[in-house]
Amino acid sequence: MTPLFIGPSRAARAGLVAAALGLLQPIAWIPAHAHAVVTEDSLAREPVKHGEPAHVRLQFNTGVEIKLSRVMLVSQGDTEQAVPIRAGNKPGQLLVSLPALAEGDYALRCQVFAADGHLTQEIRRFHVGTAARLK
Ligand SMILES: [Cu+2]
Repeated sequence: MTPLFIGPSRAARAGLVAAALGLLQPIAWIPAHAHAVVTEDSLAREPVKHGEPAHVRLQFNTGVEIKLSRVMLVSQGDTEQAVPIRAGNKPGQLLVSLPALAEGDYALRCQVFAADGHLTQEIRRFHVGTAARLK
């Protein structure tokens, strides 16, 4: 008789479906849009040199409300200071002005308001080296 064969098979399929739903559930919570996420920054290609003011370009995947966004410069010892930001010349681009910095490790803590009204926070770490080390 077939039910004996189909029974366990159905149970297995039900189990697989349940497992699949369990796996898919968290994915369903990811919003359809991505808010403001940094897609590119100038830190890798243009390292910040010590002892001179610099600009860092942050490119976002979407439009950014500059007036509602802010960027904090995090120095060693978790000291934070707000740094000036302004719109870049491309859509979604943000220019961060950095003061002259001593050699060391820093981070930019970006609290950014996307054009869709969602706030996201992103940390970009960077190192300021000496001219000799940058070559
Ligand atoms: Cu959003």
